[in-house]
Amino acid sequence: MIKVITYGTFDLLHYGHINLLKRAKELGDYLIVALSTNEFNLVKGKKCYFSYEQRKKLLEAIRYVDLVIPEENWEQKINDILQLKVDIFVMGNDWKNKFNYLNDYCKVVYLERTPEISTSKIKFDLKLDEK
Ligand code: C2G
Repeated sequence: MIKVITYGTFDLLHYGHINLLKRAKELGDYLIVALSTNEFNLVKGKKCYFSYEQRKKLLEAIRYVDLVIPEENWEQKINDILQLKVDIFVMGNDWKNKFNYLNDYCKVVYLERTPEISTSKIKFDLKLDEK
C-alpha cells in the first residue's frame, strides 16, 4: 500500500485544495493530511475562519482523504514520515524545493497549484462585496 502525506491549513476549503488532494491520492492508495492546528497557524501567521475541528471534519468528508492528523510544528515531518511509513510527500509548488530534505526519507512531489483561487482571495473578494 503506497502511503501519501500532505500538509496544510485548508481553511475555507475550496476547489484548489480539492484538486491538490485528488492528485495527491492518485499517487498512491492512502492519503494522510497533516492539518495545521489553530496554534500552529498562529506560528504560520495565518488567522483561520474555521477551527481545527471544523477544518478536520471538512477534510474527513472528502473521498480522497483517509486520515487527518494534527500539524503542530515545522519540525514533525521526518518523524511523521518514519512513524506512519509514508512513501510520498506532496505539496503544492508554491513550496517547490522547500522540503527537498525529505528526499532522504521518501519521494517528494510538488504539484501545480490551481490558479486563481486561494483562501486569502476569497476573504478579499468577500470584503469587497461588503462595500
Ligand atoms: N493549494 C493549491 N492550489 C491553490 C491553493 C492551495 O494547490 N489554489 C495547495 C497548497 O499548495 C498546499 C495545500 O493546497 O499544498 C494547502 O494549502 P494551504 O492550506 O494554504 O497550506 P499552507 O498554509 O501552505 O501550509 O508545513 C506545510 C504547511 O502547513 C503548508
